[in-house]
Amino acid sequence: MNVIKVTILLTMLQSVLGNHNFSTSNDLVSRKGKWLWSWASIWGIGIVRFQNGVCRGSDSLDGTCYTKRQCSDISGIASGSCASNIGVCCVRNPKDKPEMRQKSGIYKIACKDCDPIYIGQTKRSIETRYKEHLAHFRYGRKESPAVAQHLIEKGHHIEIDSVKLLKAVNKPRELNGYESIYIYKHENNLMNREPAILGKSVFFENLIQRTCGASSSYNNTYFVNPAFPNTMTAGSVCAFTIQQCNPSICQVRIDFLTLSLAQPNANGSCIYDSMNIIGGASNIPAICGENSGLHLYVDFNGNSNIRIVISTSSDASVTKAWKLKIAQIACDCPTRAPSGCLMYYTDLSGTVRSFNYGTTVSSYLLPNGQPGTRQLANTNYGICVDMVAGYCGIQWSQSSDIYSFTVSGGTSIAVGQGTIATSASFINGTDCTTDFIVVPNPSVNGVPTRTDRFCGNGLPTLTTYSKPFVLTTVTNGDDLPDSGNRGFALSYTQLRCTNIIVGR
Ligand SMILES: [Ca+2]
Ligand SMILES: [Ca+2]
Repeated sequence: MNVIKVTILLTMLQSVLGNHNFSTSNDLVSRKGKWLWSWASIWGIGIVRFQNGVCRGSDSLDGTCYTKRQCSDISGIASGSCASNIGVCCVRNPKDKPEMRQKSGIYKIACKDCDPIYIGQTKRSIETRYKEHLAHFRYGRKESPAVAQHLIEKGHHIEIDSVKLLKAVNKPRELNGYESIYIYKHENNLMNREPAILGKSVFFENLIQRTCGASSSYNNTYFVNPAFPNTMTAGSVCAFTIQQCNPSICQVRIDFLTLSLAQPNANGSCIYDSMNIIGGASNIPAICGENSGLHLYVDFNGNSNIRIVISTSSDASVTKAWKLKIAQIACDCPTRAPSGCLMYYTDLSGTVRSFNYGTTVSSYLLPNGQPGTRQLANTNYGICVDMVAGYCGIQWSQSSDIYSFTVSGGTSIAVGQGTIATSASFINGTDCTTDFIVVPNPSVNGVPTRTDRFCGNGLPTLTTYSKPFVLTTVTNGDDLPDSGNRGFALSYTQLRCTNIIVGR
């Protein structure tokens, strides 16, 4: 309601009497206000009234127009003036405690126009950090945090009462951990662009670590062996169930941070220890041996759960350990792996490995007395590389290890003859019938190979411009008459588009 006529005399009265409630809205006319009214009437001056309306503070925060005393009484912050300089723009939520905003720690900012919130951390006061967010917003800084980007892109807004301290944290080393926890708790309702901060903190990881018999519908859960980080030797069946976070989830990525199980037998079968992933939309081979650092993707089959079942033998001479990170991927997520890609890489260059590839020979012997294989039997899967913009081709080559392509035939024989990793051990085409890789339409030194199937104990450097970039690997059900195979570790390098005009 309305306003106000102000006199200099009344202003003087205010200063003398300590800003009593002489300037209020109707409902705030107190006994003191009436007392002032009386004196004001006696002195023949006008009365001051104004509405407690929304005002814009000097720091551009929205607030409420109060008297200075009122603002102080509610522990507000006077930020500029209002009501013809009689009131102050009080920029705090009366329910909030301003001292909370002076603390460092984890905070959330709620959008006034939509549901998502922002979770952040600061070593300074959250009020200072809040003002920085506003500055990012006002100046439209390109690299500004997600909250400013959200406001810019959506045209939404925030106010000081949008900010809440979630956890006071005085030790900077604890900030990441606590921030991860709160992101985790609100992960389905965030404007944060990079909830990938999850899992960066050991402190946080321990909170969402699960072991045998557990299930989880949370993103970024860790499935570990019961004694982890200690190894185990016991024979057991340990299962973990992955439930969709929500219906928008289509896929999981399982990172083998640690996956150390017994080697397959000499023929490549996981008869001692075995990891089986079931319930997804694709068949995943049984996995065993040493696979730390690898990963795989599995699509959900509708809303059915995906189960990871790790069976271990009781052979006490074999230690086992696993720590798997399970990330859930939304159907429209850019990082989702294409269908048919069990492994998926996105760098310009890198190394891909077949399961259980290693630098040592298998300790198991074939019936013919020759060393067995490290290759896993009965596999047929794609290893894909995301084609980077401006890159049109890909090159596949052996890594520095001379055993880095030993997929069929007698590896130890090739070593003895000095032909391993040389053209004498290159085999391709219809001669590859058991274990091999497929690279579509490649050339070697500019000459088309006229075949896409390769095996043996050596691989020429292959260049292909076929899209998408995929290498398929196939193994049959045993490994005789091969011996001493280790699988492959191949380097890949994406090739820039030059004179070739090829669409993605
Ligand atoms: Ca083989
Ligand atoms: Ca085989």
